[in-house]
Amino acid sequence: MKTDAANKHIVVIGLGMTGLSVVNHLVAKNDGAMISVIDTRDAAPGADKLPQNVALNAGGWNMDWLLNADLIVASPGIALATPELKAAAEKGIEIVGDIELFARDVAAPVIGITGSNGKSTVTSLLGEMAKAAGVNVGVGGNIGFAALDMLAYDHALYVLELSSFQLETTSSLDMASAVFLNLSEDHMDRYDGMEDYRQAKLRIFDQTQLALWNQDDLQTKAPEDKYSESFGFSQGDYTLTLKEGNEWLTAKGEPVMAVSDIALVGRHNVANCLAAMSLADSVGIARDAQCQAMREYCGLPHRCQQVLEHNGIWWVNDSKATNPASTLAALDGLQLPGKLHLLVGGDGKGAEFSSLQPVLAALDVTLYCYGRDGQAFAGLVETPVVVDTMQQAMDIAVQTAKSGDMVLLSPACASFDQFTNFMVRGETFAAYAQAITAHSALETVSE
Ligand code: UMA
Ligand code: ADP
Repeated sequence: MKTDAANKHIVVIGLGMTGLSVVNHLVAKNDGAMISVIDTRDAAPGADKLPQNVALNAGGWNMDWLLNADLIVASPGIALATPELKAAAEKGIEIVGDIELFARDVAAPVIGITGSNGKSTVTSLLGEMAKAAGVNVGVGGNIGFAALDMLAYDHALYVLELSSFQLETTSSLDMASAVFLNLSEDHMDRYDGMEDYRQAKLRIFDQTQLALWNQDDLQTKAPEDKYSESFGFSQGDYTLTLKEGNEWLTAKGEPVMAVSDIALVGRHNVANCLAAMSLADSVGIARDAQCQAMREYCGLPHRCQQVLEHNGIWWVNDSKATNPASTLAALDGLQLPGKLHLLVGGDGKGAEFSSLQPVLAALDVTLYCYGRDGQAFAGLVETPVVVDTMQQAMDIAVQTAKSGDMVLLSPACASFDQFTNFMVRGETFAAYAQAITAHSALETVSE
């Protein structure tokens, strides 16, 4: 289906990365549509890049524009339950998101990836597999490169990371394959409970030729009427087996590669590899290209990334751990010669953190709680260190940590209370770790 926009009034909500990509896409179509943008923020981020003939209403809503629109394109950061959007929906105005516009214009196979955790890792790993096979692949979506911005490059394959917010406003995305990786508590400030959140994610299976789900998380199971495959540590089409005493990734019974050869670190990344293999098979990416990518790809920054080793102390940036399950994944199987200094807190998005308690109880850990929801972690251990900021926590950690210890930022929260985004939080952690360790080294010399 093509977007029939001629002589229509299209209102774009939000002028962040998504809103700007939508405006550019609609302007490039040049089909006579009148485009206006509403952003409720006083300083709409993309305002300086907006084409001159596109009107902007910043700092609040413009109900006249909204209720007289022929089509509304809403950014993922704006909930459909917002009263203004509800009023437009009740008036019968169609509301879609950027992925729906992408779906209407894309002309090459698409693979979709959703889940509470691991989306970006699987998306980028699959992109590396496709590149190793010589495929002209576009990698984007929620991963931080707007889907519509990719269309200009005429890729032969699109790998799309899809958030539940994006799936809510998408209804006609035909995909070669799609995966629902896992489900754990997140975005409870946007959903009416876990089932509501799960249903938004399950929308990824609506129109896919292959629905891939996780045997180790039955909440991801594809509907019975879909052609599906599964992955899991002990069962599924893509699973693990023992070969000559070593653990191997297997695809439909065929041993593919030893787990020890995977460059990514951590048990959760073995599951991510199994999922990526199935998705790669769905579009015929050769096995040797898949293996090459799994042997070489070391992962994205801000995911369990060691940023410094100083005096035998490891400083590890896992800023992308924005919910409790991702922090649990970082702690899973962690064995240290010394103590763990764990930094948690930020914007908790309405989550509950008690799942961390038994894991923390089994570790030699000092828990530093900071940020707006830091107090919500304080009850998880007997003697928490409660401070206002991440940097204050690091100031204390650098004084107390000894050789063999690890200082781990894996906050289980979003960053928005004190940082622009998780990347800025991770970069601040890395830079501040460098600065304070250099300072403490100077103090040691001058003593
Ligand atoms: N906002 C307003 N008023 C507006 C519009 C937005 O206050 O009128 C606020 C939102 O509430 C939100 C922030 O601005 O807090 C950003 O929202 P946005 O929709 O403008 O975001 P974009 O810059 O377009 O970025 C979005 C995704 N962000 C969200 O879904 C919140 C990015 O994912 C994604 O990379 C980008 O589109 C390109 O597709 C980020 C994210 O945090 C990484 N995603 C969530 C997650 O992964 O958990 C879903
Ligand atoms: P997403 O894009 O879904 O946020 P990322 O790949 O960016 O996922 O990883 C986010 C966080 O989740 C990181 O802290 C990472 O270590 C952790 N993680 C990655 N894959 C998984 C998984 N399969 N299960 C649980 N946690 C994971």
